[in-house]
Amino acid sequence: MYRHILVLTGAGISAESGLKTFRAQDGLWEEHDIEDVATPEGYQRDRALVERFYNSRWQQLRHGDVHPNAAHLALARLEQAFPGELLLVTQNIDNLHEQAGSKRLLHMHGELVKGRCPSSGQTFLLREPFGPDNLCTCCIPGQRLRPHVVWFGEMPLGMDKIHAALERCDLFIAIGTSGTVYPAAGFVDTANHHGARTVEVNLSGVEPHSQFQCHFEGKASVIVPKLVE
Ligand code: BJW
Repeated sequence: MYRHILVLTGAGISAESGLKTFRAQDGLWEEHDIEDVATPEGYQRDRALVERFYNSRWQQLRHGDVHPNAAHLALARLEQAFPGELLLVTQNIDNLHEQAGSKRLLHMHGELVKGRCPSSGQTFLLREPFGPDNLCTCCIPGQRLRPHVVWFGEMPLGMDKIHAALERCDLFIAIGTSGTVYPAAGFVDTANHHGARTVEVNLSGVEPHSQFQCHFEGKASVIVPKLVE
């Protein structure tokens, strides 16, 4: 019955895989100052601190016991089975959707396993954590790659494609995101405006001013497989 689906995921979908969310009581922003590790200014002030922050998350993803959970796997199955158009937009920089098999995927806040040349913007797959050996090979010799992630004040990736999909979609599903960071937090308004059914899956109850038409409260790993089947 639906022809165009847009799924937006946030840190909550990876929580049950063992990755910390940002705004929980034991979340990443409790341990780290946003200004220090998630802004271009913080990176300019103390590159080593920012590199340590992303390297520890990179190491956990590569060498920790971190695997896609039932929610990631269900979304990959949906993509395979759905005859219409589906776009999975993730705010997450982990690669658990790819590991689960999702292909029509857009990382709007960048990817942990990649580095970016600060001059040309060219992207490189990282074979090892950030350090003096992660140099760009595209323009200025010896220039260090920066994390591929999108920090506060920077433009998220793929916005044209996302807006086109938001305008077309007849079903918008947001999973495991607090809806506090823009522009992703505004997607539900756009989808509503264009007549889509808007559905949210979150561990916590419905927010007082929620724009979603439908709210499923509970763990993503339990609810998403049920929604998909
Ligand atoms: C579960 C669960 C389970 C748990 N099952 N659920 C004033 C007004 C409006 C906007 C702004 C403003 N001032 C500044 C802005 C813009 C700013 C912004 O939005 N700030 C707000 C904080 C106010 N945004 C930006 O700067 C963005 N760029 C931009 O706007 O560009 C335009 C522009 C550019 C230049 C000039 C002018 C305009 C960029 C945002 C970049 C965000 N980057 C980060 C960090 C980098 C990546 C990384 O290190 O990983 O991205 S911040 C961090 O938050 C990360 C996340 O992707 C993002 C969203 O977090 P998410 O995923 O929602 O996680 P949580 O922890 O918040 O929530 C988890 C949820 O899961 C909870 O609800 C739980 O209940 C739930 N949950 N377990 C289901 N098992």
